[in-house]
Amino acid sequence: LPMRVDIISIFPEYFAPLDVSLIGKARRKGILDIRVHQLRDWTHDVHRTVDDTPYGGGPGMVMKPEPWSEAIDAVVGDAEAVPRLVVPTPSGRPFTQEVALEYAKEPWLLFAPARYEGIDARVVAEYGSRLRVDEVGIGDYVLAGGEAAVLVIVEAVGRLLPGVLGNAGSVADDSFAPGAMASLVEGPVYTKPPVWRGHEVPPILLSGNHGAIARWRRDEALRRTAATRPELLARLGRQNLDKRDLEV
Ligand code: 6GU
Repeated sequence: LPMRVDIISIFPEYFAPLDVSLIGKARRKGILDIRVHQLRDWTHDVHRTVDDTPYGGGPGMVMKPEPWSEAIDAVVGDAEAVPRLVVPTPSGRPFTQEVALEYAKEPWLLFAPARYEGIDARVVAEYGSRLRVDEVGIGDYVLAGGEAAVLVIVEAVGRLLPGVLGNAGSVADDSFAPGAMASLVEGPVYTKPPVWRGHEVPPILLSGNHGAIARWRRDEALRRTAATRPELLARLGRQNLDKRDLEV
């Protein structure tokens, strides 16, 4: 059975990239069943209004609860199963590789990306008692809306589904992957030609010594993590470091 993904948004056209490349192919192969819905289809006024002024005053507009609840109720239907509801917001729990791996086990995800200043908080309160609701953010910056975050999350989760990546091994070697790569970013990669504009490929990669290559790659990952993400290295537990790591 494919993983089902529903997305409710006032910009359904924003999700055209989900027809492309890895995710597009996963859809065509029947691994992912992605359905995009127009939130305004659940409004009842001629202007198809989805927003209103914030109680208490302040800048911007807030998304009204009624279109969201009607849309979510219609998508969820009266099926036996219920989706996990993902509400992208910069104030949410950080979306990490760990969360991506967790979502990849779910049979059904429903995304509710907001525009303006966000959705009336009573929507999360209401559905929190009916299904699992996650408010998640993708980084410490502010986007104009949750749509780009949904693209990011669907791509991170989609590539983890069985049959999506050509090489099954590549998921285990990912930056941030649990296990040996826990809290490390990946080091540099090379392909042919062996010398390009005077730059040589590190000779160890041409040595055929797979043990030495694995050790070199781990050293490079440690070096790069120290340079670009020192806070990740600091968090690396002793259990994630071997004796040779400490010499790097
Ligand atoms: Cl999920 N939404 C918006 N609007 N901004 C963000 C974000 C999400 N994550 C980081 N910034």
